Amino acid sequence: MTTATSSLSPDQVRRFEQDGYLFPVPVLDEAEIKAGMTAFMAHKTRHDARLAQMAAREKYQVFSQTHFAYPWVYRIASHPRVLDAVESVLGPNVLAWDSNWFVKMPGEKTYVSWHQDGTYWNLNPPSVVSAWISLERAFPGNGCMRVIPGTHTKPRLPQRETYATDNALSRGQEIAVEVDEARAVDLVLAPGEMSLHHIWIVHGSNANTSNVPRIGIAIRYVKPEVVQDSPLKPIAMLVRGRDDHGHFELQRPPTEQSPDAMDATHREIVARIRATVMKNAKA
Ligand SMILES: O=C(O)CCC(=O)C(=O)O
Repeated sequence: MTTATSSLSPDQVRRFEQDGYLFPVPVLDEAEIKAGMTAFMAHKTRHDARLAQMAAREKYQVFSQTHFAYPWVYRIASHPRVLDAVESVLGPNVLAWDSNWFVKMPGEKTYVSWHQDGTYWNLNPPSVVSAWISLERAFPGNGCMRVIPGTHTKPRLPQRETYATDNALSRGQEIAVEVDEARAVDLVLAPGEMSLHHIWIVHGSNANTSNVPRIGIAIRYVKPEVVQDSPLKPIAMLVRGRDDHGHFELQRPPTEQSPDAMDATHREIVARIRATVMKNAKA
């Protein structure tokens, strides 16, 4: 059941700060879930031939930064209920900096190794929150996200880059020390619900061994104060409040165009971001 606002209570904000994650937060209603799913499947189907040739870690070319190019994703990234919750954590001024669909269809071996996002994002201060919004059910059988509570307060852990074929992360990065999986919490979500996670929480997910697709988008929101250490001026989109800092080149919300025109915009954006976040990564 969705309500008019999704602002977090002081207790929810305290739990997010203490644990490094919070779930579930209901955000999309039934019509929005259906519209999102229809648009997502059309996007995926249009790119299925390319996707079939790609290792899991290369699929960002099709699935990341879509909020900059496709109005249907922008509508999710700028959804008032999503932003109410994000504002409770970040304050009144919010930029949508990055997004990534994490998709595991039945039969796919895709997994996400344990990692900390902060290691590669070069964002300071860490006033960043990821909203993981589910269009389908997410549960242990289809490889829902898992977190290790409280690990966002620990120092950065060593990570190695594996470039493993079925790892959905762009570098196949994984934490190089033992992770106490007995402490892992499964972020179980119903369609239309989201979880929030901190930029330094240790998280990952297993493969989908069920017949239920796992389809969710992780949208990264930052405060305008945040600086990204980057060879090019990074881009972002103002989704709430104002930006008095100018650390990011602000992009306009995408407009409805032909699928080919939107795909072309998307390819340009992905290439530009690859040159910033993915510097020093293997091809
Ligand atoms: O979807 C997943 O399983 C992992 C998502 C993730 O790593 C992230 O949102 O930072």
